[in-house]
Amino acid sequence: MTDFSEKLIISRVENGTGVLELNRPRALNSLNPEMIDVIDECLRAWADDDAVSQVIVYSNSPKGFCAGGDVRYARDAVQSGTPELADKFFADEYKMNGDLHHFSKPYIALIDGVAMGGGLGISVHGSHRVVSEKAFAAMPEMAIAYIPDVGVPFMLQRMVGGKGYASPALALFLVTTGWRLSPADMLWSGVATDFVSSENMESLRQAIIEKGIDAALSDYATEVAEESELAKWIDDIEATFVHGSWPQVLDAVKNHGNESFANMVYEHIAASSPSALVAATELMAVAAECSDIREELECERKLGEVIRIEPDFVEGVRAVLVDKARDASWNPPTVESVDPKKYRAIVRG
Ligand code: QUE
Repeated sequence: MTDFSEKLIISRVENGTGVLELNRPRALNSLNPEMIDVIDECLRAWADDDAVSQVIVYSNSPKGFCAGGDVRYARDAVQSGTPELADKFFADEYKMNGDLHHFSKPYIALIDGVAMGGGLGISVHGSHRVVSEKAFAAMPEMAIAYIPDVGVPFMLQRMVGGKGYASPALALFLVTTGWRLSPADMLWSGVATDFVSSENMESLRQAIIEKGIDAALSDYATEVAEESELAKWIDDIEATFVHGSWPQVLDAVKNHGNESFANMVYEHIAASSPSALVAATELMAVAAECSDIREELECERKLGEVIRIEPDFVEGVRAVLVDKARDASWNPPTVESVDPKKYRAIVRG
């Protein structure tokens, strides 16, 4: 029996607007293979359809926008001895991220709650990311021993936002610490482009469909009330997250002379996989040099295939998402015992 309401993404065209409605509330809209297929097919159809002038994506659940990729599915695949199922899933997701990056029409994400990992992958590549006071964003992969992905390593290093310049150091800080960006942080860093209060999000959506994004934003967009906490650390971040390898970054943080900054960083990385931190640093260095996002997504794909079959990935997803105990035991246990050359050869090979 197929019930229309059980589709995990409800897609439609409404007054010339392609609409993607995320409808998997029980998994916080985390993206599984079926959902990637729907997004991919819609983007493909709408790109060449003159009757579609713009696309919006939003969640129909007050619980949040999108928690990421379905990493439980990936863990199950690896544990059942069929990692190739996870390989196909991530390859398809990353291809969709690249297509979205090159999508030529306005693409508007309405973010009225959590957006992590894959949730940023279906928003940061578009032209508009509208956030409310309920929004927050993070790249939390270090806690599950995965890599920052979905093209975010490429995008974060190039975003200008309210701060007025691109900061590769900030990008490395965000993906290694998993810093939870507030709406103000998102606007300041460039992750978000506009602010609309949560109570006006539905009106905004209707206005976008009725009269287009620019007119809708001029009706509803306001300034965010809070200041960016992230902005207060930028000088410390720029002075330390600039080195070639993760142990060098940690040394710089230790020797920088700001104890409260160092303690903040240590707290944020306390539950992180050493292998993931080293691999992420190698990936970010390459991502800075890539000229097209598809090149960077290919590095993610190759690195992801390797890191998902290392023991930390199954253990990390267990600790964070299955048992929710955050009690992972990592192997190798320290960043000094991780060999960066292995990951460097993959992303540079
Ligand atoms: C890292 C991740 C994810 C994560 C937590 C991390 C991720 C993801 C989820 C998630 C959260 C809530 C759910 C769910 C999945 O959490 O990708 O199904 O209900 O999807 O530390 O990468």
